[in-house]
Amino acid sequence: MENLKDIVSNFEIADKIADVKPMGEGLINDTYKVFVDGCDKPKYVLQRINNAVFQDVDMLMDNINKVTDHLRKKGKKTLKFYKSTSNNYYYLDGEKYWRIMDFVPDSITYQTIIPHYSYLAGKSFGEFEYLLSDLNEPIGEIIPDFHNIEFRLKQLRDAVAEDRVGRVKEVQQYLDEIFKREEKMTLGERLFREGKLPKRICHCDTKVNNMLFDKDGNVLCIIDLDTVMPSFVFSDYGDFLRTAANTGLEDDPNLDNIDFNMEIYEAFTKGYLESTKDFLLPVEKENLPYAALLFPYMQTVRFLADYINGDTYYKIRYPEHNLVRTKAQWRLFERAEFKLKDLKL
Ligand code: GN1
Ligand code: MG
Repeated sequence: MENLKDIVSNFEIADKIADVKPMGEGLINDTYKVFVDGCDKPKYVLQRINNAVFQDVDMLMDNINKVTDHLRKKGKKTLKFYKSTSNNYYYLDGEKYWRIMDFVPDSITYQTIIPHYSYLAGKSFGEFEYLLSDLNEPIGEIIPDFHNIEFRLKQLRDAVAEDRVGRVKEVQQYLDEIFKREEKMTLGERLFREGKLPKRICHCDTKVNNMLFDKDGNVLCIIDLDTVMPSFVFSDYGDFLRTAANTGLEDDPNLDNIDFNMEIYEAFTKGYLESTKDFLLPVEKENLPYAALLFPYMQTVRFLADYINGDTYYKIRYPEHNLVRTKAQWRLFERAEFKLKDLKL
C-alpha cells in the first residue's frame, strides 16, 4: 500500500508511517487503519471520502468540526481530525478526497449486541441529541432530503419509470408491497408540514457498527459523523434498531435468520426515553414505533432503487447484492410491522 502511505504524508502528523490496511464495512467511503513505527496497534484512521455522495466536502468537514468541537467542550469523547498541508481537514490528491483522524484505542465494535448494551446505546444516543441541542452554529443539510421518505419513494418511482437495466419486472412484488404502505409510512413528513414535528440535529447513520463500545458495553464514542444534520429524532432511533434488533445480517441471504428482536427494542427504547425525557415531545415519543418501521422500510426503498438503477450508489460485492439487501430489509420490515402493530408508547 505504498501510495496510501504517501497520502498520509500530506497530513500534519509527525509519526513515521509503518503500514496502512483496509478496515470496516462502510458502504460509501473507503476506510483504512494506519500503523506507525514502534506500535502494534493502529494509531490513525484514513478515509477516502466518497465525493459522489458527499459533494460538498468543505461543508462536510465544517459540519463535523462544529459537532466535534461542541461535544469535546462538553467533555465527550469524539473524533479528532488532522489538517493537511493545504490547511484543510482533507487532502485532495488531484482527484480523490482524503481525511485522517485518530484511531480510538481500546474500543470494540459489534454487529450484534445484548439487551443491556442496547439500553446503554439508547441512553447514549439520546444524550448525543441532547448535547447537540444547544449548538448554535448552523449545520448544513449535507445530503438534501436524506431521510425524507417521500423523496426516497419518488427516487424509486423515477428508477422504475426509467428501468434502465430491465430489472423492474423481477421486483414487481416488492414494489407493490412498498407502495401499498405509502400513506402510512409518510406520516412523519406530513406531521412536519403541519408544523407538529420538529427537526433536531441528529446523527442519521446510527448503525450499531458506528458506535465504539468499551469493554463494559458503554458507548465510548459515536463515529461516522458524515450525515449529522437536521432530521426527525426518528432517524437515530429507527436506524439503530434497523441494525441492532435485526437477528440476521443487513444483507442476509437466508431470510429465516431475520427477525425483529423485541428485547433489543425494549432495552434501547428504555435507555433512549431516559436520556431524552427533558426535550422529547409527545408526538416524537408516540411515534417511536413508527420510526422503528420507517427505517427498514426506507432502507428497502433505497436498496431497491439502487438495484433498479444498476447499482450506482452502494458498494456491492456481487451482482445481486442490492436485491439480496432489499429482500433482507423487507423481511425485517415485515417482522417489525407484525410485532409492533398494537404497540403504543
Ligand atoms: C450507508 O456507508 P455507511 O455504512 O456509513 C448509508 C446509510 C445507509 C447504510 C446502509 C451516506 O452508510 O444511509 O443506511 O449505508 N450512508 C449514506 O447500510 O448513504
Ligand atoms: Mg455512514
